[in-house]
Amino acid sequence: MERELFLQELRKLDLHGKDAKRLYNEISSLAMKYIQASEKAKRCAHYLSIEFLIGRVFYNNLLELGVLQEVSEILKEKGVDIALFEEIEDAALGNGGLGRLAACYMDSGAAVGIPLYGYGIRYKYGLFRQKFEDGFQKEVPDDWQRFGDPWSIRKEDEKQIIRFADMQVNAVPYDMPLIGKRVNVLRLYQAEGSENAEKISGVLYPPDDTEDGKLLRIRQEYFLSAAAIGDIVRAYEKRHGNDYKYFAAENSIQLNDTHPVFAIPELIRVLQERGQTFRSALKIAKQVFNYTNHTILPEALEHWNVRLLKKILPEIADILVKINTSAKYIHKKEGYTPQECAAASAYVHSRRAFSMANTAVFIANKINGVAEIHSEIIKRDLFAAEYAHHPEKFENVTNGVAQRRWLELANPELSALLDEQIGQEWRVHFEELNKLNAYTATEETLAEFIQVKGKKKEQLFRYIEKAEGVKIGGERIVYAQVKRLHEYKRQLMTAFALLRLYYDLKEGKLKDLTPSVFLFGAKSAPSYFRAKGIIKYINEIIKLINADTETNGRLTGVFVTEYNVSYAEKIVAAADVSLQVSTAGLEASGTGNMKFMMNGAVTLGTMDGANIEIVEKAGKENNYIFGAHVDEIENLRKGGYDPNGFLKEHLEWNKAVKTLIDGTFSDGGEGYFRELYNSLTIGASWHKPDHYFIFRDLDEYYQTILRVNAYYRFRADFVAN
Ligand code: 26V
Repeated sequence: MERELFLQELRKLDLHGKDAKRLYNEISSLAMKYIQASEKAKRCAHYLSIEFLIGRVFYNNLLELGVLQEVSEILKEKGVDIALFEEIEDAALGNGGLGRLAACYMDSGAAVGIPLYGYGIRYKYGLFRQKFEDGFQKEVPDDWQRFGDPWSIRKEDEKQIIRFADMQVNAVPYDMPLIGKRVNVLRLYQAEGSENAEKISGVLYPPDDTEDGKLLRIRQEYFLSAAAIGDIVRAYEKRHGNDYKYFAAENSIQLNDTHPVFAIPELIRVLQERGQTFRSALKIAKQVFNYTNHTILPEALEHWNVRLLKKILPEIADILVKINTSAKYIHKKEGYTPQECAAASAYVHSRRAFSMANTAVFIANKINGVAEIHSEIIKRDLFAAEYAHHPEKFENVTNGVAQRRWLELANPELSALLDEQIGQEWRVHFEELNKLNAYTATEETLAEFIQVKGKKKEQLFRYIEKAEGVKIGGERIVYAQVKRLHEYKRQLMTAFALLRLYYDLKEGKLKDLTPSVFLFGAKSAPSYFRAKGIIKYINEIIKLINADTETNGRLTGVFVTEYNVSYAEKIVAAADVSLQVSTAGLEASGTGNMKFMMNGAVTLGTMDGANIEIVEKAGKENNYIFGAHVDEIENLRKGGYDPNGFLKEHLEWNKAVKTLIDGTFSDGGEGYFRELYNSLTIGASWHKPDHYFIFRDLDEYYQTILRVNAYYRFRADFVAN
């Protein structure tokens, strides 16, 4: 980028009387003039994902362009605080870990100079914005484009037509640059052509409880898949015409979970259209695709009904049938037992549906889980049959996070300290942080780190006061649990622990509690009744605690509103204790755990997901690990788990848990709390009581919260960990 030219023009820009939105658009557009995508490499990787949780682009891009500091100074001279652009919303085209991981991969690909091209959907509305009304979550549409979208370029001349049996849709690409050693492109497609067409890129995860809803989901997935395949094939044909023998050597396609799995039959369809046989097209597909699994939760494993597919995508349905036949034939030939054949089948007879995961597993060249434990579990359970016959296809790729956003951008103060200690290389080679081991002993470094933490906390508390109206006074230890709301992540367990802390404090049982604050941040899926109940319950507990002047100087709770990437940047930088307390075996990896860790928080968590690897690297003695390991959970699942027995034996916990039904708190008569209580004590749907083993781990959790709290008093020692 011609940096100086950009800065010169910026200096000339007249800012008078312009509001944040206008300034944002003018400055961003000016920067875009100087950004040129790198030439497309011959060999490249493509990342297909239904979500890209990008967050705010403005600061990140200026940082990557190496001008953030200067822009800030120039604006200051002109009387504009660069923080003004915090008014501009995040691009939340994703809902959680999977989408943020996609964004981090894109960021890192550019940073280290790998030609990596992202393909996704340019939703008109991102993940809903969250409001609380009397402690209940309310969803508001996220019209993220109302501030404009100056960081994307519409590529009219590269649009494609996507065909369904009953409609045709234009897929118009919007290109977003990803800046680093290379400038890569994230290509998001917008659906156009008719009102129905536009619905396809309307919202992320439209409800799929009706047939129309399911059809819309299928349309979205095919739309993304077909647009990406069309684009990749077109770029290839520019070089090689209709000779596809180099296709696999030059292209790899990563399927981020199963949502883009239609790319497999689509590639086969396109190659057949160009004269290839099914066999040769299948062979190419088998070399090109790789598949990442992100969860073992059965409710998230996609199955698409064959009748629905035939209705709108008959050709794709036919190809899936052929893939299934081919899989069956090969499985038999390779000696899969009948049980293994059934378990690995792409078509699931009992459901009259295709298992998108099994289809991906059959075709994929490589299959990966997202942390060691998760990769082991999918080999042992979900994909055991395939693993028995093709162990070479399975790999572990533990998730990572982009340190440029989660350290450099989120925490410039800590970054400066790191630069001073170990130089600047950590931005590209994160292993450089190992050099810090030599410094942990120096008191001066630790004192500086404590100062940085203090500063980040002050900034966060000020922000929380402004945004949430909650004042957090004095020195505090900050515990944070921020992530999507789901029962397996066990925010409800934290709620019980928080309530117990309050009761014990009231009763004078906790004489030396270091003043604490518990931060929660989470959105619940709009139709997830229990998750919404948990949000309301936590808000009720927080209301009680914060109103008590006898204790609120020592214990405060905050459920931040509208938790998103930008909020996360503030929280991970400030927290002391990162709460990662999922039921062992259920959190595939987690990535928040890594973001907190790189900002110097200790992990208080279970042996699950990437926590295990974090603790391995950072030392078990330096973290706070509790709870049942996965083998114990699996044994309990087989029988012998008695949550009601626990409540009978532990009256102190009984008191806390009973607040769900004894009138201490109100859920406005909506039945949320009773439903939660029943799920713990009776069970509901096809789940046994306390399906996520909260009562197995609760008391240990509480003791561990107290242990970290006590140890925090020895600050130098605490942070040396
Ligand atoms: C499934 C569904 C099904 C119902 C509709 C909404 C919806 C949205 C997403 C999904 C798939 C969820 C998979 C997911 O996000 N997994 C997370 O992936 C992270 C990145 O690998 C990982 O760190 C988390 O542990 C894992 O839960």
